[in-house]
Amino acid sequence: MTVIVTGTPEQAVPLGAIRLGTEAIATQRPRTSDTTRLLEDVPGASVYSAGGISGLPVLHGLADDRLRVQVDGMDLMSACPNHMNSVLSYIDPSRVESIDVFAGIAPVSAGGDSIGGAIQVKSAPPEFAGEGEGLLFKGQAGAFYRSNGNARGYSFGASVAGERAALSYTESNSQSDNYDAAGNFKLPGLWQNFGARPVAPDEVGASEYRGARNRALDLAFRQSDHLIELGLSEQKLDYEGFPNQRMDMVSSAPDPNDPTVPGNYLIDKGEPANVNRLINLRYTGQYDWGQLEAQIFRQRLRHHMDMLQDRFNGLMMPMDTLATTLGGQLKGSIDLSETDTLRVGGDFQKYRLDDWWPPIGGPFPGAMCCDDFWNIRDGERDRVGVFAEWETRWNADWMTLAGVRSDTVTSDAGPVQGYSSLASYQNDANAFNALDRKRVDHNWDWTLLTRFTPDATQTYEAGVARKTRSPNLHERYPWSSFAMAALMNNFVGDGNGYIGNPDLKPEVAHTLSASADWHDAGKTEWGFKATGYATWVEDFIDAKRCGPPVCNTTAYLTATNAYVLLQYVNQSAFLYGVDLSGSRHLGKTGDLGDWTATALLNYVRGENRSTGDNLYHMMPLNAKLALVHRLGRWTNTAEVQGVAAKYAVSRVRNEVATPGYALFNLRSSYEWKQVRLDVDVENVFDTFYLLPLGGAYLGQGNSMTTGGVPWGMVVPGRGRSVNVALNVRF
Ligand SMILES: [Cu+2]
Repeated sequence: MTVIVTGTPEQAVPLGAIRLGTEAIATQRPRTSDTTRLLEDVPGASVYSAGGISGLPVLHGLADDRLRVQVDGMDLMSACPNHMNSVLSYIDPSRVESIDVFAGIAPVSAGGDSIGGAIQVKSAPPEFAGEGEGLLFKGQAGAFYRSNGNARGYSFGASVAGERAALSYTESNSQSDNYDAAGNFKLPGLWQNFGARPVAPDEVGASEYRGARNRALDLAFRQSDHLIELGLSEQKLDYEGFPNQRMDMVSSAPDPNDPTVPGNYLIDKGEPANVNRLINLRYTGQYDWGQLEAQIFRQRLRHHMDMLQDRFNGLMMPMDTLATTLGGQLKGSIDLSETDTLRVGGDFQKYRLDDWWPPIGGPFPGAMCCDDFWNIRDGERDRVGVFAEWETRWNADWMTLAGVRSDTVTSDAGPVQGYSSLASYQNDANAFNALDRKRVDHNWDWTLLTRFTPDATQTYEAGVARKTRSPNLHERYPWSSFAMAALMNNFVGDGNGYIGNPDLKPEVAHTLSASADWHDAGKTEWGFKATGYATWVEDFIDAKRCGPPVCNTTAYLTATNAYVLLQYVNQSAFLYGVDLSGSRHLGKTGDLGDWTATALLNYVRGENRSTGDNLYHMMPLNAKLALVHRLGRWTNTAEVQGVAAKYAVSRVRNEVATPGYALFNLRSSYEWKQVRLDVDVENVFDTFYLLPLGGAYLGQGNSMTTGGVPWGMVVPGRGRSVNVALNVRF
């Protein structure tokens, strides 16, 4: 565990943020192909498990859409009723240069339409040749292998630049088989071998992925103080399993030699599925008065789901989504004086979504026949925001940042239909179609942050904020109370089915956060940082059990050991917690190198104040302790991670408790000129554990009904893995 905070002179770390720089990211990369997992050592951060490259980020107990997550300034959207396309899944870890994490209060310029923190992931900025240097050629290549799941992949990139123009290309590819839980563990028989493909008893079904290919072409032009960047990128995916969902992303070409590969899935109009395309055009200019940034981007995502062969029969429920997002921003940083900076700006996002499920014959010919099921048709979510914030350095010790912003969010969805074979679908559809479904939310946010630096060894920060998030389309508009349909609408991995609620109001959070940072003047010998926070959320979007008249049974109202159907509902919530992190330079032992100890502890608690229930997926108390040894170009880390048992579970969701555990990890890296070699042993003692944020294990079995997969198993964590990565720069 190494959280390295680095600031480049031209881009200082903003107030309230921690920056993960290239070194911290390089340390994390050997063990994961999921950019979200790069955040795991950031104080206050954790990750909801999903597919192998698609984890959902959590900051201080608030996850996913509750955070503002940007990739190269783009507010990207998921297109899937299971949020399989998490925002950070659109960028491969090998392309990530830095991540700014606002775990506590994000300034209004970094927030908007979110109630938690913000995450800003950036790829490498363009590099131009110096004056009279001629053309600058650069390249890099990397490859990795992880023994657990036989995961492997590569990345490479090349760039050519003159003084005015730069062009670069990067590509990456990764894949993994199902990973194994720890050695002596066998999944209980109930969960085994439902599938069309046998899965070993210790194998986590539907955790594999293949053919995750990212390609990006970046062009940049510089003219004195003006920079224009154009980025084109594409992501394709053959398939990706989701052990805590009832579906998988599927789109591969046929491979007759591999029974795990589903058939050729070309969806409507012969268009390949699971292709994400991005165009990002940015301008940054320095003027006498300050800095101007302008950006416009477009995302087009064709998403397709069905079931991998690990599940019961496999391939029997095609689900298609097409989403486009057009977004942009205009931001000015105006230097009012030596000590005052005013930032004003606006941003917009125009999101369109079609979510439809083509009919099938097969095992359920009667239930899913003859016409498309429209989960969301002509979905629209448009947001326009404006903000102003004022940063003042009152004197050498005090600094404040005050901001206010307004966002207007308009949501709508067109008329829907069920599979035409079953008349009962149509009752729900008719009721939905009769509603006025357009909603307009006027949201107000403000933040006040202050920093006090009395001397070189201590910094104190405090903040207070009001933040607002409007419901997403999959919270407002899924309309069917039919169990099979509701089960497909779930983006938290708890195995339950969800029914939308068009009358949901925006969530409004009031947050108080304070932190103290003590260290030696040079920040090399020791440091300790403590952050405490509390958030009160009005109209928090939680869930209630579905009963008559919406659901035609009372069974879901009382069940305590089964998957149930739920309806989204506004309630009140309260979250609070602390993050502690520290490091201590232990000293040198002669020629044997240099020793440092680091530690991290996170505690979060989330309560539903309307019902007295616990909030879902709260990471239990957890800590990491690491001993880091450096000798010349060689760095070794021994780390222990302890996680307490999770008892505070969401009763409304029948969330399953998880026992505590401790894992040991060893990491070693060697850097020599342009070469970096990493060798890790993850989970050294092959300890079995259940992931507290892993969700319900649904990776095998019939996911089409509430009882098709037995209830009560949480997705297990990875057993031992030896991870090797080699990276070369030239
Ligand atoms: Cu999906």
